[in-house]
Amino acid sequence: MLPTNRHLQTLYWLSLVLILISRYSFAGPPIIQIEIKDHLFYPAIVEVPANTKVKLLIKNLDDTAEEFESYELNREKVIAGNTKGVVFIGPLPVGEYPFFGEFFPKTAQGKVIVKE
Ligand SMILES: [Cu+2]
Repeated sequence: MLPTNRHLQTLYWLSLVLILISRYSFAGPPIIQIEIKDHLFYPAIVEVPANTKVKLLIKNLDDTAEEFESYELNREKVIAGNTKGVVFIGPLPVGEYPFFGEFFPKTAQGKVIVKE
């Protein structure tokens, strides 16, 4: 039930606002999920905001290991079969940053598109 007293009501809304602010400021970098299935990335194209640190959470649904690799992003991460891997990217300028699965480069291809 809402407090009826005016001062209490102000306090109530103020605390709500504070809770919301603290949630957003301590949320950490945005998380983007990518799945590896049958040696392909889903989604293969990932859009991220410019000048922002982003956490890529890569779930390998295959039984075989895969390596997330990107020369443009300067990242390399082996993800064992049926496990998850985390790769932080950014903050990056606007552009396109290809990545691939090094163990199956012919099939596992993707791209990070950084947009303003
Ligand atoms: Cu490699």
